[in-house]
Amino acid sequence: MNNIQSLTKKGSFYLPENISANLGQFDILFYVIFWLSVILFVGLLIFGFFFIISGKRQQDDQLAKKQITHNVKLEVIWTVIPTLIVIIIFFWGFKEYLIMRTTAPNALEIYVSGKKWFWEFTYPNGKKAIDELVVPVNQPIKLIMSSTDVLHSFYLPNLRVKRDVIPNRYTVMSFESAKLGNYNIFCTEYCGDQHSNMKAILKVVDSDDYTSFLNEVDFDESIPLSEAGANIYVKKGCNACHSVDGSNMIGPTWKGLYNKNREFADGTYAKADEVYLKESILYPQRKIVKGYQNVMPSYQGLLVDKEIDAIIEYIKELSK
Ligand code: HEC
Ligand SMILES: [Cu+2]
Repeated sequence: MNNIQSLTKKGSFYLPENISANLGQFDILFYVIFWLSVILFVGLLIFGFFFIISGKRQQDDQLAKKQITHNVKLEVIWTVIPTLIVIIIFFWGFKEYLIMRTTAPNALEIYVSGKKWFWEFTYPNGKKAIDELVVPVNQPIKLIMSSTDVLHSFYLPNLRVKRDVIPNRYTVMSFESAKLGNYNIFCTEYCGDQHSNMKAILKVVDSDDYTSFLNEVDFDESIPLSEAGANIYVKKGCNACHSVDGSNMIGPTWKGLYNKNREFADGTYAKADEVYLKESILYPQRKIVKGYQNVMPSYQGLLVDKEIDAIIEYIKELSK
């Protein structure tokens, strides 16, 4: 079984590589069901064609005489064998399901929040990261997930786990990775315009790297503020909704934004100075720019003051 497992874990056209520490049999089960279905399908087709070709036209009364109504042996065979197969598949699948659904008591707990259209991760020490889930290798992980807007679904294809992320409710998912590396995270519940861009990266690292990740300060002091702002623009996912070249996306472009007069949905006006820009980032729902939807998530607690300063500097730079 272990040999088969190491063979199937490599992945194929049908499944990506399996890095799970405890769901190794998942893939064997998948291939068993898959090939059983292929064999049955092709087998039925062959039988079907055989009878079409070999069948002869016969008179109705001849046919009635030869009509077979019962064959006990045959009926027992085609009832018992498929039933056995289904029972085996059920118990095997249920066993894997229980492993998938059971969380180890020593699991590391990470909070996951789905927002249109990014993932936010909160670590035990309060550190937050966007679109980047960093976990130690060979350590059970428990994700406690919720959404701040619509239905999302958190999918780790290489770990064979997926679960809905629902507003006003927690769902839990656990996994353990046996392999280092970077892997895909997808949202698999259609959640609006940018659903297909709601991607994140799972980084499986060793425990030293995990500790330094937890303690690392995100802010790069060595580069100019506006450049740091440009990095944050990409890293924190502002680029999903804001362009910097004047083109219109889900939100207004940042090009030429600084000191521009803004008109809001409620008919009021303001100048896009530092105070306004900061307010727009922390409390986006307070002033809705005319012609746009109230869809920007609040970045309160997600960006420190320094990062907001850097974004403002970047917006100024784009307005020169
Ligand atoms: C889901 C899409 C979305 C994301 C992600 C997003 N925004 Fe927005 N943002 C909007 C929309 C829509 C508006 C206009 C409506 C409003 O005023 O709330 C807006 C407005 C703004 C404004 C005011 C712009 C103006 O023209 O007056 C600023 C500043 C801003 N966002 C900054 C940011 C920053 C910084 C980030 C990333 C940290 C970000 N946004 C991420 C959608 C988004
Ligand atoms: Cu989503």
